[in-house]
Amino acid sequence: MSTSPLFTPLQAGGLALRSRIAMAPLTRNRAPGALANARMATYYRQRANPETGAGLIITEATAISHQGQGYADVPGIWSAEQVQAWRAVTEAVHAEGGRIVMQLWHVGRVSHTSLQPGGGAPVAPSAIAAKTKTVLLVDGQAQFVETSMPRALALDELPGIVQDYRRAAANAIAAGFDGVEVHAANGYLIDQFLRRGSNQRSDAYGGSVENRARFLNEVMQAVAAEIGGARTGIRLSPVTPANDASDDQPQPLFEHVVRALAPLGLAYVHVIEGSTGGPREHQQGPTPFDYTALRQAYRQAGGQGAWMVNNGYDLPMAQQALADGADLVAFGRPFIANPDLGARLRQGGPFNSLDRATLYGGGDAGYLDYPALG
Ligand code: 8OZ
Repeated sequence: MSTSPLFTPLQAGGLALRSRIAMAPLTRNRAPGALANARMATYYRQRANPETGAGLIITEATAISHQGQGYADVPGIWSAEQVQAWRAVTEAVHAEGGRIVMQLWHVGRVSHTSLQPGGGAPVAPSAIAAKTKTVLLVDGQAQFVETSMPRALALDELPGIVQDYRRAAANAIAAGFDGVEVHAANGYLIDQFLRRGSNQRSDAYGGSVENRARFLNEVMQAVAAEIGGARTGIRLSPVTPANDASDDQPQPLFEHVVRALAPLGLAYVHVIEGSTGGPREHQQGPTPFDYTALRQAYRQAGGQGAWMVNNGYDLPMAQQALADGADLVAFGRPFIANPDLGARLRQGGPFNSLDRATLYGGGDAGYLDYPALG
């Protein structure tokens, strides 16, 4: 049995966690009607025991509004019915002694007209299509389809979207969540504002680093004002090319972002290192991204939130990351295939392997039937 710091408690802002192991947010497309359901409650419950599972569960990305939807059968948190549906999940996790935060999501341009209110165009900082695909369900089968051409958001639409984030955070707390994580990664709406490749605005939300970070800052201030910074986290992915995200100067951009977050008293900052779900090396541009400098920029600005790292971690890498100053390690795909990943890490394995065919959409297979250790 390992006595690694990975298995020691952590107070992350207002989140009292029994281990440093987080379950990363994982889209599974099993929420028809944008409603959480009993199958999902079972799935999260299987992973919720803080001794055998995760010290902190982050839900799959959850749409803050109908406009924020970009994929078939992903859940939402904008209506009273959705709040009620999520209660089964938070109660199941809490019954195991676990902690769970909801990831708040607006996809921006990564959507399809068939998923948008009135069949309209998806919205984005600028009318630039993302060269990426989204998941639609056709006869119950996941199909990857090109995203639709977006329209640029008008300046006077932005306060309403900030308000949607605020309402979603309040709804998450009403549904029993311990907090929220704002999804500012992977080329979705907030990340589209941050990065030059998707933001060519000439108003106060485009151009300089300060301007491109303005939307993120407004969202974070609204959410923290609504539920408290100590119950709020954020996910960033400084160099991921996911969903056609690109920027030629990620280091100064993201150092600015974390410095601006420091005064909010966040529970944690969650950083995807490298390409989401892919290589950890920086694939764009000549210089490697310096994640240590990013953390130091946050700390030097007074940021005290826990520092959560993610992307392709195994046990030795996780232990090294904690030794190097990280506070939490988020595991994604390993948690799909191993409901008791915590127990398996503690004893050094073995680990079930992942079935990719059942990742997006479907029923219990590849969702509830991965075995725990006997
Ligand atoms: C995989 C498939 C669909 C969505 C992300 C929310 O990348 C996602 C996502 C991942 O953050």
